[in-house]
Amino acid sequence: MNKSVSANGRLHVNGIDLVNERNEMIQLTGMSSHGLQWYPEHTKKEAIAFTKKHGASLFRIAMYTDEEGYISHPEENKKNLIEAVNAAIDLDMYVIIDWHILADNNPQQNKEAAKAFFDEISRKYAGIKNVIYEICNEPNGEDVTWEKDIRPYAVELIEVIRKHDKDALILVGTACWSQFVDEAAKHPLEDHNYMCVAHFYAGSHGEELMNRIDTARNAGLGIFMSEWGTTTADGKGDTVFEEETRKWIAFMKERNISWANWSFGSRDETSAALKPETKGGAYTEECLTKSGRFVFTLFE
Ligand code: IDC
Repeated sequence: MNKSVSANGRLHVNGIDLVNERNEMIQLTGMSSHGLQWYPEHTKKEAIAFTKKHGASLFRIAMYTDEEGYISHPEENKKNLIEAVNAAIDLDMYVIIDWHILADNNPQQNKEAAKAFFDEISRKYAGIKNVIYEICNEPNGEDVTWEKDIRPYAVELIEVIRKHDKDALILVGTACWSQFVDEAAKHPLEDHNYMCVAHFYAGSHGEELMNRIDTARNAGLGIFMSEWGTTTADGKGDTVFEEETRKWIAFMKERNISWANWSFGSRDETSAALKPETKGGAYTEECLTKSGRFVFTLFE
């Protein structure tokens, strides 16, 4: 199936399924960038084109908020983000604008900045069919819950985006580093075009998370795997968990769950798809790590 934007148009959620403009099911697969503040070179047009050449239909731009990201350097990050989004649009690919909370564990913490950012960016890209909004990467911490923190945040953020764009797909992270999707399914949002986010790392997460995902889906909640890794959840270690990854890939394929792999970055860590010495610009197969070579065979 041709998974370009020109062939499929605006995506929407039909029940729990992601479908194209003809109501046909579509599964997007692709890469997530590493932190935009650290590796903007791997979000340029040549970078995204390299993933497309190997079959990716989706690119996720992980714009960290904390850790020297958007909150402390808004202009630089916004400029790099816009350049990457425009490149993905030129390449006829779907692109996720990811508000990458992590150390800033509660989405409420930078809510006002998030509202201002998504107000500006969804006005800029109103009606552009490539663009998908992910409003909080991974809420985490024992005291951060769907009911008390994430859901109220999502209600406000969705209202901001919907002022400019009635139909864009919106992705909402869930508690415990985007694992407690079953909790979210108990009190869904009222919006007509959103999915909740689940994330797995093949060396750390298995059946328990799969069961949570199935529980959520059985309750009527659509799921999008906007980030996953071949390693343990720290992104490091020295093992690429191929067999466990294949189980997850089959699980997602059976359920038509879209995905993006962490990461199209060159940090010296096992989850990175690019070797540490990789510079932006001229990408070849030689640039890929063990994980990168493996993941690049998995695009559907
Ligand atoms: C990791 C990066 C690592 C960085 C760390 C903190 O790979 O280089 O030092 O973040 O910024 C996630 C997060 C993602 C993590 C990744 C691996 O969304 O930002 O990246 N991970 O730990 N959730 C589960 C795992």
